[in-house]
Amino acid sequence: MSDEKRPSKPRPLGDRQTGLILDERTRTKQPPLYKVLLHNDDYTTREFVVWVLQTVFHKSDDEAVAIMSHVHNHGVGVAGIYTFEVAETKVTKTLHLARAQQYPLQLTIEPAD
Ligand code: TYC
Repeated sequence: MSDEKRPSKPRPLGDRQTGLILDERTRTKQPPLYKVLLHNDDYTTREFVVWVLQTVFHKSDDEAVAIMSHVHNHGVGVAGIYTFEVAETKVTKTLHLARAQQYPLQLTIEPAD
């Protein structure tokens, strides 16, 4: 094919954010992200869930109450989206805090599309 009307190759994933065209060797790869899901139960207090969202997940008071209420009303909700290692650490910390008070709170991690 002549150079004049050659169709452009689709740009790779890592360049979508800025539109910059980078060499494959210098492109920064984005790590996959994971959702930390919080699950409802009948025993963990609303206050404890709000406190965990504020202290472990660094949510504002209003965000923490909104997430807790969503989980209470719908059964499950997103506490935050992180790289796998950060997600795992937040789940471990939350479970230690919950079990120390004998709360059966459950969290799961799933790929964020
Ligand atoms: N359903 C709990 C109650 O009424 C509150 C709660 C909210 C528990 C969110 C867990 O992830 C949860 N005390």
